[in-house]
Amino acid sequence: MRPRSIYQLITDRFALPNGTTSSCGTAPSGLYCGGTYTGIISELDYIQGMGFDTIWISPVVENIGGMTQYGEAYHGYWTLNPDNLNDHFGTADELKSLSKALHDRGMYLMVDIVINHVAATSSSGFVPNPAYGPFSKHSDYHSFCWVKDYNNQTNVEDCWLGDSEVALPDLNTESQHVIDYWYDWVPKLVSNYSIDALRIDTVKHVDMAFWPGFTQAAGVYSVGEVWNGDAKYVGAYQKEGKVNPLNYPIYDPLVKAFQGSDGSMDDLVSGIAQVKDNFVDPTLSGVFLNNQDNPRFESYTQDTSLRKNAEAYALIGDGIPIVYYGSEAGFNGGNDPDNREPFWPAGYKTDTDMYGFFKSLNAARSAAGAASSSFYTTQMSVSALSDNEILIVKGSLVSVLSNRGSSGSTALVLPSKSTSFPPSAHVVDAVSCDSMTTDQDGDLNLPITNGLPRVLLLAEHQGPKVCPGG
Ligand code: ABC
Ligand code: CA
Repeated sequence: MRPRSIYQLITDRFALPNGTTSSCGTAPSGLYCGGTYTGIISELDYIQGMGFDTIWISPVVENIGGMTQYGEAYHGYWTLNPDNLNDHFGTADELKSLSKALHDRGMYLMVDIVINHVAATSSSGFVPNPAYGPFSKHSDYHSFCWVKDYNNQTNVEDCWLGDSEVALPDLNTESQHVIDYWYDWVPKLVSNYSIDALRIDTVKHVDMAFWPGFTQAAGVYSVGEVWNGDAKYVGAYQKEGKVNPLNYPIYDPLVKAFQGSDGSMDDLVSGIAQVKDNFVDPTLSGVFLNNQDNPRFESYTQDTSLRKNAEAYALIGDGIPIVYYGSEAGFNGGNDPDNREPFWPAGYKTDTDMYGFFKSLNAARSAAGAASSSFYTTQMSVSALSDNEILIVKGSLVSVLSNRGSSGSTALVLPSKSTSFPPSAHVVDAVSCDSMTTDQDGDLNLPITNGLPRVLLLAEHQGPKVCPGG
């Protein structure tokens, strides 16, 4: 899985099936907007053309129907019956067709799954019923209480997420019935739809003992959401639970480092060090800047160079990159639901600057992987070059990220002892396609221009796809 590069989309928001229109307009909404599996199939060229070879789609199971204070279950996280599919997104055959269409082009399907809870519009008065399929008895649930104290693990695991508008009744994942059901369900889901990888929701809300057996039963790569900034806390789920984490510990330092030129590179460097110290294997984590739960980074700054530096991070270092749909199209929605824009008004344009940017970075990463078989498993080394620049060296990929912004420029020297570049070597920058040459010691004079990131490779490693004439 390590060489893969993931494009996260919201099924309801990414692509309409041919010949249909949406009632959603451009404004983010709490209603189903009409995106489907069939719609996604028709835009796979668009995704693959940017260099992504895996898509992460929304949860596929049946959700609660009707209207709530927060709208409808268009995002797929409000499970009703996990034995059925959410028919807003298409039929079982259409999901299989999506899987096949992906596999026919060498791409992977990653499906989001929710194990911790179901959903209901009642809370303390919730009465399980046959609509909940396998979970229709009181004994399938933890008794009602709200998750209130994130420092109290028992509260986090045994109480309910949500609120009185939409409650998320918490499954009793210590009960043998619930355990047996999920351990049996997951390999069936994986094989029915030929799923290649899973994204697991709310991992920290389920007892640790549940996870190793579950991920083993799943039998495919899984990456889980343990939303916490503490690398030690998150790392435990990889170690004991055998769930590879989404790299939440790096999320805050990353956003802060590139929000403006006063962001701290030292905090980012130390955040990365903590991940190295506490994850069993950071190269198996999922690295992201944006997702469906946080305001898009692009809502914090208009500066296109800051945006590029922040977006580049996931693609140049340890871990499997995850890019959230719309990052390439300048989307800048804030909090949920504003960060879940319908994509179709943007028009699947392949000639934009950001589309080309992701394409170049995916190509550079693949080229580095092709140059050395140990690229993906070799951990990066990281240092602050200045108050505004960080150097990230991962095998033959040498990157400098900057938070000077579009009006900032500087001149740096990258010493050969950090980059391992040989003397008088031709080096190419995947972002600008500038080429440069190291000096007789292998050191590189590197201008930072308009605050843009630099993603460097030896010219001999760049392969055909990184820059024209490469
Ligand atoms: C709905 C409405 C929203 C409304 C909300 C109350 O209800 O849409 O407008 O504000 C789904 C839907 C949501 C929906 C929710 C609830 O269900 O997508 O639209 O919101 O009905 C996962 C998914 C997420 C999904 C669910 C539920 C879970 O990714 O999309 O939401 O299946 C907690 C959970 C986390 C969960 C998240 C939404 O809530 O742990 O699994 N995400 C702290 C806590 C986190 C907490 C987070 C947000 O706040 O530690 O546990 O996440 O509440 C950092 C710290 C962090 C801290 C952050 C805020 O600050 O390091 O620890 O996180 O500095
Ligand atoms: Ca729970």
